[in-house]
Amino acid sequence: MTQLSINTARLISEINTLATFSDAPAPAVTRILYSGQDQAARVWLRQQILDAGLTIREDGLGNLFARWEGSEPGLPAVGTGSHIDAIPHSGKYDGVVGVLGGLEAIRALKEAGIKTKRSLELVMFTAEEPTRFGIGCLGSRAMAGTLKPADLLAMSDPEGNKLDELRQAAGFKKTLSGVQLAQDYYSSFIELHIEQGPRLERDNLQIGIVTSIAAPATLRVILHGDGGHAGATLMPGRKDALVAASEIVQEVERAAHESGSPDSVATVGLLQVHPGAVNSIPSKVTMEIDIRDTRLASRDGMVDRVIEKIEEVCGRRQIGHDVTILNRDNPCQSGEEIIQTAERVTQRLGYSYKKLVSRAYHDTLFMAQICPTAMIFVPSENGYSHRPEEFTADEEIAQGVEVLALTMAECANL
Ligand code: HGY
Ligand code: MN
Ligand code: MN
Repeated sequence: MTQLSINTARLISEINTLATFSDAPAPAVTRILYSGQDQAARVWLRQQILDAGLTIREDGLGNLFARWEGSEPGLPAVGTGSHIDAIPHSGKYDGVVGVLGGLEAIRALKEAGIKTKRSLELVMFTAEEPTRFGIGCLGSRAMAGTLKPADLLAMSDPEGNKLDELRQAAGFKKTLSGVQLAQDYYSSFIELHIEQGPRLERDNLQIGIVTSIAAPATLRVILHGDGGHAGATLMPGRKDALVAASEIVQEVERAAHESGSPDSVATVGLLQVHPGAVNSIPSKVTMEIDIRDTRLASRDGMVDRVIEKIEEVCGRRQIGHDVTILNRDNPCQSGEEIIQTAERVTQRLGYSYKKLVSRAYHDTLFMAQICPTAMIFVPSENGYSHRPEEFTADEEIAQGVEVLALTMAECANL
């Protein structure tokens, strides 16, 4: 088998450099879509890609495509990639390992003199994280056509800034109708990512081959109470939006524990109280609820149960409520042929591995709507992710890059 040389030192240096483009002090990373740090990171990344001899194009949302042409450039390419946006106070590996690792995979193939039939294309997806516009995988949803230009034009961030204005101010002025990719744009897509969970480390394994990605749903709930003076408003008849919310938060947790599925997870990760004064009864609460399972029926059962609870609590407490389902996605299955290719490559390299489900969602969830996909996982220390302690060892990342590179090369010669 072809011997690849992964330049681990170069890759880790790039991961560490990218981590410096952050609105949070190290070791935390915060890098929100279209922020100054995001734009500075993009400038830096573009230069790394150009130095590697790839050609770049960017679409109207800021999805970046870096291509190394194959010997038959007219064929659908093999894609890889991930994201560089980072939720507040998170780590430096989530998404980044798939972007810089994907770049390193292509460089390693180039430097080994391997020319594939199909072109290889690295994608840096715009806004995999839901932080700014409330929905994750903004770029890949639009590329897959599940988000239409009209949906994008209607989007604003919590401060009321319109996505359309922000994207153009960041330099992305192409028409949004050009973002959607044709069904045969890629022949396959493979994403390298940290596991963001404990299984590989617990089982002392080097590689994870993802067979499916769990189905995420996100609800935004706004509760409207009466508010009033905390001292002068007696308890009878109060319509306290936060106490109502607290009943709902408890039900979210119960719904996941009692769903009957071990893969059910449910979290209230965002809760804002208005007016937010100690001596004022909460008159409005905004909460966002993240509900997931690998099984659609379990996931939807939890969503329905939480919505029923919201209606019951708000009826009993005479609280107004608005429920918006921000996304309610299907799970995706990896392409069997790519799984087998990745497994063959991993075995030939002699790395320990297991097949597993991804409980986190990824851009691959939406790329699966336009081509066969798979993911390669590398271990997360203590299973930590979305926190500054996120860590994967240098050689573990390099091993993932090697598996990715050789899997892509095989797929690109089909
Ligand atoms: O939330 C997720 O699963 C992903 O990390 N954005
Ligand atoms: Mn993430
Ligand atoms: Mn990610």
